[in-house]
Amino acid sequence: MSDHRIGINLTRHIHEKQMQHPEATGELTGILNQIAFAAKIVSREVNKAGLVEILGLTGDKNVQGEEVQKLDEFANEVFLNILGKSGHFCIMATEEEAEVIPVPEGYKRGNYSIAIDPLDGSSNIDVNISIGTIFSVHRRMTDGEGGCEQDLMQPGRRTVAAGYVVYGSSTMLVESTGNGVHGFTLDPSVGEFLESHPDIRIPEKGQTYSINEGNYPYWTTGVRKYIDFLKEKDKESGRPYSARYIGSMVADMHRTLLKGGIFMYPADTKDPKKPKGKLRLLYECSPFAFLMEHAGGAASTGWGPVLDVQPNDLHQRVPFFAGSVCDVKQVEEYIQKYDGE
Ligand code: FDP
Repeated sequence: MSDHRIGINLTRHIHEKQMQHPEATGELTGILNQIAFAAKIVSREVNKAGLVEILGLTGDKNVQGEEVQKLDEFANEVFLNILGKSGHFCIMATEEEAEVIPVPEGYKRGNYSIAIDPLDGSSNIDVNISIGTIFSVHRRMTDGEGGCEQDLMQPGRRTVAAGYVVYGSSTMLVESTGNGVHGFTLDPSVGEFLESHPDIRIPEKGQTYSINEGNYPYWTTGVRKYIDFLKEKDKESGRPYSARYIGSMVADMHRTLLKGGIFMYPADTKDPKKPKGKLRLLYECSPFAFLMEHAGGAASTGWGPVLDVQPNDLHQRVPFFAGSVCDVKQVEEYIQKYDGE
């Protein structure tokens, strides 16, 4: 990064981007600032997660005799509280709750809807592995005072802002409002997200694949053949690929975005209740698809862009293949050749 960019925080960065678009109202700046604020609070608690034995296990009473809240519930409350009272949203939905969440009584309703996964990868909390928050914002579709489900059920193609926060060895926020994908690292000493990864571009082709390979016997023929292909020896095409799977989507996608390659969660027959794989369209796949495409990558269901899927259920799941353009194209070819739709 050049010297003159040092010390640029998230607010200043968004403000600069906004100046390039005189028609902008500044509302997206407000939204991202509120998300960053909530993320700092969650980050502080995530950093203390290893101290549960000392401070009290979740569900227990801590040394002060207070209930220790589960981290995913805590993150959900923090985001809903801050965003719900921000005046920017008309309706919200989180991965944690079955129904849409209205703006609390007495607070202004705004022009946007937000879908959020407050703490993704939460099964990794106990083992000190990176976890994250994922969000996507749409402009509201309906009139009337409060928003409704329809304001959330929009294809990813209509996203106005999306991003994630990874709580890792450092905390990073990565966002896009459609003008490139930009990363900021939290400097805990000043409490600010500082621009650290401006204009992220994913390589056109990678050499890494990321998938829960224990599900191999449950995949379709096309996916199995594609994974077999990645493991063949072929120097020219960089095969065999390296395997990397953390099992925390934000961390796996963050690595894929920065280094290239492909992340996959295909449909499988392991659980008949989840025939389309595990990942949720609104809270996980759609925001990451938006980021991938704006970073020069791709995201597909195997049959077409994830961004074109019209949601029909708040908690709908879709097969997900995302990363470098060439790699995503190749897996699509395998699926379309060997698997009937
Ligand atoms: P988790 O269950 O720990 O919350 O969708 C949630 C998720 O994690 C993703 O973050 C992760 O990529 C995926 O599930 C891991 O699923 P598998 O254990 O089936 O590989």
